Amino acid sequence: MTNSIDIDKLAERLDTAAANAKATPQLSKEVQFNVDTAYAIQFASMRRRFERGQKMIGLKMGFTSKAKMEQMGVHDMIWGILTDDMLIDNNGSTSFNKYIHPRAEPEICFKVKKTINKQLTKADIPEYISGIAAAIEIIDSRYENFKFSLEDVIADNCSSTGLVLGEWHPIDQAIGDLKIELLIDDTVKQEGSSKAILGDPWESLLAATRLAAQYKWTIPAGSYIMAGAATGAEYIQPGQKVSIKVEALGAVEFKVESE
Ligand code: OOG
Ligand code: MG
Repeated sequence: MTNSIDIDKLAERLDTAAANAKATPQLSKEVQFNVDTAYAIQFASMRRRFERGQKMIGLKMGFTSKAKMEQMGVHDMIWGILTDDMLIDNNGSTSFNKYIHPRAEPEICFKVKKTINKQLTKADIPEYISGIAAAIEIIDSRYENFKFSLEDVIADNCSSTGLVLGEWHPIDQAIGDLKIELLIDDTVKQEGSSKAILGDPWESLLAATRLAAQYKWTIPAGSYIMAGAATGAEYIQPGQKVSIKVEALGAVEFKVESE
């Protein structure tokens, strides 16, 4: 264990692991670093992607439900960056080759209407948010065996790899307690309620704006904010159809191509 941290070198290692879909050992087994350094590594690795032309399209929250915290053994909320190359069309497909050991999880996504430059309260929501959609997130940890510490997963952009968005609904649609199912080849594998997300998915949106304010970030109009999974995630395999059904928000689906 050493305490000298080369942020750029660790960022490059994670970026290379993601770009080549090849797992890397956990950073925390080799160096000690705290949450602030983990976010610095995350940002340095995402900057490499921006330099290659990828565009930021929003933010994702993670570990906003007990189901996820227990599944992964991590107990603090985290956030990561979403980029345009992560988007998969609803009812479209993605190639298994792009991933190391991908998993899918059911989420709720918000769309930002007006640039957010402060911590929002519930009363601000109609001014800043234009829509709500059901969404599938694909997570693919760059670490071997999908194992990580809190700091590791933050540095790895919170395992962010893909997202599939359903139809947009107006924000007056109640989302506090919606039944959510994740299906693989039409068999239900995970089920739960949107309530599992911090008691109400809007709380996750408010938490994202609190973190953004704390780190002095603005969230541009048009951004997506993913609230975090309501249930555990499921490993996905080539040839599978992966779908979610969310009460009142509808279905979202994609196929995993073998190449
Ligand atoms: C980390 C990402 C967590 C969520 O929705 O809770 C996350 C992981 O589980 O690999 O995306
Ligand atoms: Mg997620």
